[in-house]
Amino acid sequence: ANQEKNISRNRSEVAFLRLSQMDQSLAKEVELAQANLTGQVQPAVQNQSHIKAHLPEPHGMHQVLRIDETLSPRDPKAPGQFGRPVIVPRGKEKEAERRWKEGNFNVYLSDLIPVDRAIEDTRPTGCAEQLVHNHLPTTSVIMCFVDEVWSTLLRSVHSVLNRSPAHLIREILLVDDFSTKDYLKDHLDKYMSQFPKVRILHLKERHGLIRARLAGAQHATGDVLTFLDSHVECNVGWLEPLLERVYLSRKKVACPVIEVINDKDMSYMTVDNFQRGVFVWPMNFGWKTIPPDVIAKNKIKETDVIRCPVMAGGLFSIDKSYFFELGTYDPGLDVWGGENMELSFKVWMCGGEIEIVPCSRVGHIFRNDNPYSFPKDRMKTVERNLVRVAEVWLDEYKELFYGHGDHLMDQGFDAGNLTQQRDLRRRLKCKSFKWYLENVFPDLKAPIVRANGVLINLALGKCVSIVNSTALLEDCDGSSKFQQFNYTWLRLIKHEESCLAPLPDQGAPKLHPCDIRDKGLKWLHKSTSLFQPELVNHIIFENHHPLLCLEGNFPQKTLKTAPCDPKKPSQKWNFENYYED
Ligand code: UD2
Ligand code: MN
Repeated sequence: ANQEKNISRNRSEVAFLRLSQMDQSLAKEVELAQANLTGQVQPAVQNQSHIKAHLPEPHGMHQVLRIDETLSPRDPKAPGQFGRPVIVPRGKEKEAERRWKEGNFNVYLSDLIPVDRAIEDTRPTGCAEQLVHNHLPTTSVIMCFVDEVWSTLLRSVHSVLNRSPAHLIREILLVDDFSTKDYLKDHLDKYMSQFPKVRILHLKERHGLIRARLAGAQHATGDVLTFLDSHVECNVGWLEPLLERVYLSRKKVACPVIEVINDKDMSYMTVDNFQRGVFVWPMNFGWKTIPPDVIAKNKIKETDVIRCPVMAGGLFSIDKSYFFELGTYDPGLDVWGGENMELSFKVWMCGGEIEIVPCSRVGHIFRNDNPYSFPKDRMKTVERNLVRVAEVWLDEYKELFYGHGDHLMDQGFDAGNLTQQRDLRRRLKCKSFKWYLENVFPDLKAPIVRANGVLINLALGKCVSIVNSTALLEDCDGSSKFQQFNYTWLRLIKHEESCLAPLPDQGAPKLHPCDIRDKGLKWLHKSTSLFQPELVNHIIFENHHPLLCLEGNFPQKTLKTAPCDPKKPSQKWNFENYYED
């Protein structure tokens, strides 16, 4: 295991090297652009004319504008001002507790805090002085919501209006995903009518987050789509660095650093730098810090853009035409979850990049539970979405996905029709998942099998060998191809292209054609789905009552399946190598 760690560490360094090289070439690009400057640093605000976004002509550069009320908020004494924590007033605890479930955060406090409160400028030093091009593309900010808390939704919108250069905001599209709350149905349009840039789209039925975003995208008129959740606070200078990346290359998908609006006291909290968006099996999103030695070795600065294997999902800018070129999200994804994986794989494998831009920072209320209901079971919805993603994008590695959630494999999901998604992948000539692993996410542990090599009986010291398609016991010989097996994530014991199956009469197991759906071919071994530690080294045929186990006999040199017995050493086995953690 140690050795494996070293290998993956070395590999990840290679990846980061590539990353910093990439950014050096971009730095060159910026330098060149600066050299082309003829002294006229125009404030971009004056530039309202239509913008030819992607022409490589010399452009003026200007500093990120400081559009913010942070320095002089209207009421500096108001609760939560400057992002400070708020305490529920004495006597109001019960009310605060009662209102928690309206949004699964401290709704009572949210209502106390000004909708345009100031927050601290948490950007790393250097961000405020950074230059961006004059001719940045315009963006449509798309915020989908279902029954969002009023004050929180308003604060999200105000933070966009107050902290974005007006000329870059084509519109703010609020997509109401069939909310039931009266204030959203009746008052929102009236309130927002004071802001000409805000448009509201009331969906006529519940679309779910994913299809609601697509509805927003259909109506958007800006060059770039910027998606936000409906409980965020954009920090000063958040927008320009995102649009700058998209402007430099239309295939860059730019994400802000997502900071934390505390769900209990509503304080705005910054997060550690140098975080990449990653996932662990079975496709759970998370953040992972770049190791300090990698940062030091590559001289990565706090302001440097970080390339990420996957995005968190909620907040990002993407060129609109590129989003449609990629076929948007898979519209077969339901309600919530997995769409961030889908888009991330699609972007990387089909020629784009995903980046976190440290100079762009947006706060988000992280909640322990979704405050809205799912039309169907929540778990099943998310899992079905992930199955769609796995079936379209993971190639042979989808076995790792299924193997890490034991129940996923047995459920026999109806993931719906996938033809269109697979056709799309072919049409776009996207690369393989293997390419993605090697080039984008080399530090992901993705062994294609669970165990392999010889299969040795612990009591007898003899190995399974295939003779005329039948399994026998022989002296171990690691170089014999007749003794090589793969134990797969789908629980098959594979010998070359065939699979080991028990015989119903409990005689010697024989080779059969493999079929991942055939329960008659599946063996449990060292699996967490079997909660019997005393059977840990057994090789169990589960599809039988009572459970059957592989058993060796010596000196007869034969194998059979017999009722499992934790006390029988002749039923204990090890493969030569294991790859599970
Ligand atoms: C994260 C993402 C979220 C989304 C999700 C996975 C961040 C900060 N958030 O979960 O954007 O990618 O992972 O799918 O990265 N909504 C609807 N209709 C629905 C359900 C939700 O409009 O049926 C809205 C909801 O009001 C919210 C947004 O979609 O504004 C995201 O939902 P969430 O905040 O519950 O998701 P979150 O932050 O837990
Ligand atoms: Mn959210």
